Amino acid sequence: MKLHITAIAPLVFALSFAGSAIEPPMPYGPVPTSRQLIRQTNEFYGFLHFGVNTFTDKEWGDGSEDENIFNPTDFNPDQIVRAAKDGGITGLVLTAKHHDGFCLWPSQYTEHSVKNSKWRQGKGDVVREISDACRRHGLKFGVYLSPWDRNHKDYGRPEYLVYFRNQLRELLTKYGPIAEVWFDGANGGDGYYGGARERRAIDNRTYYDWANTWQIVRDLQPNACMFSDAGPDIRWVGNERGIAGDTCWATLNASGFLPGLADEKRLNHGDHPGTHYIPAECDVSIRPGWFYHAKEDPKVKTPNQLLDLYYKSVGRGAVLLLNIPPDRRGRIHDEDVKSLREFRSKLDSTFANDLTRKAKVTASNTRGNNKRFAARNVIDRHRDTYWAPDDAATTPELIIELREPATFNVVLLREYLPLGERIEAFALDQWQEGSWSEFYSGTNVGNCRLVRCQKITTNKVRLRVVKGDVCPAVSELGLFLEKP
Ligand code: FUL
Ligand code: CA
Repeated sequence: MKLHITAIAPLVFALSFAGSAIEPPMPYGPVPTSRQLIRQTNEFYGFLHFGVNTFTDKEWGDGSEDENIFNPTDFNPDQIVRAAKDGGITGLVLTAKHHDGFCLWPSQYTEHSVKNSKWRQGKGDVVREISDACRRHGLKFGVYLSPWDRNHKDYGRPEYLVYFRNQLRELLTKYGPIAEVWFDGANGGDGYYGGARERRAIDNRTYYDWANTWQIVRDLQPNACMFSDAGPDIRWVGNERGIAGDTCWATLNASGFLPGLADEKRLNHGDHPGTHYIPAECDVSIRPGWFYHAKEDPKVKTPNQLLDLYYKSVGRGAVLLLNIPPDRRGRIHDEDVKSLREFRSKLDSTFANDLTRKAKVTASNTRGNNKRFAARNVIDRHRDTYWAPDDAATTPELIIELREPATFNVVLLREYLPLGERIEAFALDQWQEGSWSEFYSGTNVGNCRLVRCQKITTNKVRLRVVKGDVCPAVSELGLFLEKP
């Protein structure tokens, strides 16, 4: 049957009206790329500092080390990856080459590598074995490639950049998918430099021609996140203690920032709304040093110290990169394995029981009164469903009503990141004896905000968004009890 135009007009009008009423909010400010979203969903990676320093007991080798020094007695990539996985780590970044220039893979561009060590008669390849083990156990794999090279004779000259890029290409083409590429900010100084043993300074702004170096990574591994002081995908958090600012935006006014040349305070807090989306990564070691030293065995961070780090990194919207350095056997030491495992079981026992399950959730406003944006989306444990109010409601509230009073001391909040970081400030209230009383106020939420508070027993909790240029989009709210 042929419909007359005047007959379908009201229908078209009604449909388009309904359609526009349920449009999601427009994204606000800079938003994450898909590779950044993947990294932020995998909040906890591990770092493996392993190399000649493991055997010389140093933190920085000067580049003159004999290749034979590298000789792990019982290298076991599965033990390393399993230890990480048991701790809840979902990706590992390996120091393929640290400042000393020694390569953990048999690079065709230098003699200073595993191929000239006694280990496995020069046939070994640590990058291969760790990356394979990561794949076997379902972990992502990344590489640290130090721009500064205290071994290479050409460091400081244009020829070195050709070498550095060739190495980057090797790592990006021979070892499967690379999730993260780590560019360190330490640059230039004294070193062996092919026997010259002198001091070499470089101009950080120009020497590495970062725009074109980064492009190599984009071309060869488009899904890899690049880390440096300045991003472009993940930024340094501004300290090596693993602690994000209490306010830590994923966004930053990043123009003028270059690897090795950024403002540490700004990196720690970010800027809002910011010109670029570059979430912070908190790199920190489970031990005082980055490389394994037997004398530090008694100084491995305790499970409670690791928990504290987790709340101050992941719980402030950053991602965590915890270093667990393999020892001279080429395994993760028992102390580290134990502490990491206990940390994980404490964390899991806290987050296993979300007290908001079966709660009733109501909001002061729901976008277009549409189910897709309903308040209860915050308790369904999916990051990709969210509560959003109408555009005009920039300071709405949401109430969680539990079936019966419960006790909690941790609150989890997440924003729906594809729409940007929208909440500028929020407060949390508890219902006590017939009225609301505030127990926490904070700034950004972003990927994850974990509020650790005194024990609260109540049947109602209220989230108030108190500041934002636009309406919020909240994907999760959870209440948990952390036991001592
Ligand atoms: C620093 C380096 O100098 C340390 O040795 C370590 O690799 C750390 C992660 O980054 O800048
Ligand atoms: Ca959700």
